[in-house]
Amino acid sequence: MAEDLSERTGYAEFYNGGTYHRKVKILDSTLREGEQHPGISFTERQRVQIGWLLDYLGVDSIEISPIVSESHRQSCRSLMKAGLRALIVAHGRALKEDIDVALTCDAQFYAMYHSVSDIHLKYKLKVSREEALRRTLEAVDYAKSHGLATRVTMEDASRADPTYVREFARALYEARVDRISVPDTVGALKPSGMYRLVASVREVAPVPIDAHCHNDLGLALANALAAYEAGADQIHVTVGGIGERVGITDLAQLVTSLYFLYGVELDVKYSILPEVYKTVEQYTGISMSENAPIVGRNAYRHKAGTHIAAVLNSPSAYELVPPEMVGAKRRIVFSELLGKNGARFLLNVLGIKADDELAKSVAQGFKNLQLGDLFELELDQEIERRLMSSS
Ligand code: HCA
Ligand code: CU
Repeated sequence: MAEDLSERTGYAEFYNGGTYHRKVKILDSTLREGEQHPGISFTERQRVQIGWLLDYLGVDSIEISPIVSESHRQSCRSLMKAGLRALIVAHGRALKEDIDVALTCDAQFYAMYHSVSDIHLKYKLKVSREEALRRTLEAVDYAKSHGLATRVTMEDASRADPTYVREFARALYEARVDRISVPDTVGALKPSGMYRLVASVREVAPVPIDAHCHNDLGLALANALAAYEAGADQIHVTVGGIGERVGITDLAQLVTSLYFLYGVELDVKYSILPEVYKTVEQYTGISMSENAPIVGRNAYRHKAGTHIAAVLNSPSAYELVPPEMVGAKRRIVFSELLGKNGARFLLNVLGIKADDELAKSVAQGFKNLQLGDLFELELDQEIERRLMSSS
């Protein structure tokens, strides 16, 4: 894909400080974090179908919690049996009883979480720092002795004492966990803060790091990218960014940013993103905002006359992301902003040979009508062909 990147990014790379190219894994948590979104509950069949779609899209891991209910446990079991390429990650507490449930699903990989911030230890769990670490290590041992690969999430790491976070991470490394997840559980970090958190954990624990960024201040994507820059090996996302409260990093935004900002070539089928989003939208009843980057209705809609004219010349003028790459369509909105060139385009599409005079008077007509957006046209190949042959 990378060959036409600079055509779209120009000299942006200069300001972005060069590209990285380093690959990073994508963990989709639509079935775990996503189901914590207010109002969302999938059926077993929907979970399996979403899992199948995500696998086909190309995510590396699919996270699900078998602990929540019998139906979640069954869904987890079905996903294990589905023969997917993606790793199925069973998520639960750092507790024997939760690990036992994961084992009944034939889980191979168990991701356990335990809080590490004083705020959580005091108000949520009422345990000391020592006890928190002891319990977690005990659970790691238990999971490992049952043949499970393990990840430990240091929940609320971003608000925890940095010295304790490092001690905790070091102990996990020494206990040979396979991964450590570093979450910004309440979205309390800015990108440089997330960078420092990941870097500081990596310094003491040379194991693959997952980054999990909440969007409470709207920084989930920026923080995930900072975590990537700091060396995170896997980033957590959900379809539409759904999750507890206002959710986490959005899948489409992350994979597309990795490509355009860093030149990372993931094994992701970008063109089926709309299919994945539509399915999840249908099952959640929550529609994506028109303004959602990449998958929103407005992402490739051009309206101002000057934009329309430039885009018809070369879409790169006003598009970073080519819509065809992500399975979307470019659209032209006809309104009083359409201008002479937009009017000429419209007349061409209608098969009317337009001279300057006619184009101008049609543009004026649109202004006089004062009806806002009158209609829009999807630019398909037939229209583009007609346009080319008439210009
Ligand atoms: C939760 C907390 C969590 C865990 C993240 C992870 C968080 O809801 O259980 O396991 O990587 O944000 O800290 O989602
Ligand atoms: Cu979370």
